[in-house]
Amino acid sequence: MKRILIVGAGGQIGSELTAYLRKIYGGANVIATDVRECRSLGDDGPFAVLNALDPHSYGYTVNKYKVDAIFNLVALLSAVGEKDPQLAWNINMGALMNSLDIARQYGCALFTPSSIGAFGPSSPKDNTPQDTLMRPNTIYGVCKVTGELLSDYYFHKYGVDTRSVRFPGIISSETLPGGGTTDYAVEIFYDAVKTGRFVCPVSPDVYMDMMYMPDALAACVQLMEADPGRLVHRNSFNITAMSFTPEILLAEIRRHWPDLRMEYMIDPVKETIARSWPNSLDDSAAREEWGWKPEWKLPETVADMVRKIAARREAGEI
Ligand code: AKB
Repeated sequence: MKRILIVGAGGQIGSELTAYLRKIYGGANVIATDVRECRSLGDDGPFAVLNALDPHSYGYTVNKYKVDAIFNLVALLSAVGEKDPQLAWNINMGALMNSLDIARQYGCALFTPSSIGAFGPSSPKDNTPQDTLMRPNTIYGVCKVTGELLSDYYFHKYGVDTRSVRFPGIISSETLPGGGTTDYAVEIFYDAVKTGRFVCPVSPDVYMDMMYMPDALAACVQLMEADPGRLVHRNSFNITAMSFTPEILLAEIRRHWPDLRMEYMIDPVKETIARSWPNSLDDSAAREEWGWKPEWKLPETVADMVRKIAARREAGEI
């Protein structure tokens, strides 16, 4: 990768991926775009307002900056997608189809994240294999499975260098996620520092895979820079770093903030989605094919989050 375009850069992953890629590839070589103005993304490199659903502006931007790799991060997440499935389909698939066609037209590599949401209630629950039954029952999952298939199709039919990982819930201290089922694992830190109390929307015993942002960012670059000759899979690789329940997370946070109180007010949509997803993924294909190896487990992740969120509160940022 030499000149990289990020679409949907204003979101949870995009805002940190932009800074991470600019450190590696140089500020001028990473063009951040989002459907909304995001001033901070223009501080150390180019930023443009871009609606990924508009193929003309999308193609114009790729051509203007002579882009050779695209990160398509446009997505309506799982829980919010259930409120308006047609909108979720239009946004998630519209951005993907434009990304695939533009990558084909301009000879770009393309990264589009998939998710643990690509699995469904009939997928094996524990140590969910790389290649297995995938019958998700959310519109988000339907988009993710379709996206995986289309991305592989564009690779085989047109030679587009498409690559992807199935992200678990991403924990991060900079930008809040929005509309996801795993969001509770980030929101708890903000509420803990602000009010000392958190109302959890999923049951105490629901396991889901999670990952700290530094591992997620490293995965993006490692996969996109991986030797294509070693890739048996492409769209998409299981990756994970840890798996926990709300109770396990609470116990770990209480090691730092012992007074944190948690109550449960189950959100039926999030609960149903969470229970339909794997408890834990088998990520051995990613380890074998491109050297995936996460560095952050739960105790280190929580200690770092507590430190950073407390510092942001102290600085009056949150
Ligand atoms: C969500 O909860 O929808 C996302 C995801 C796991 O893809 N964080």
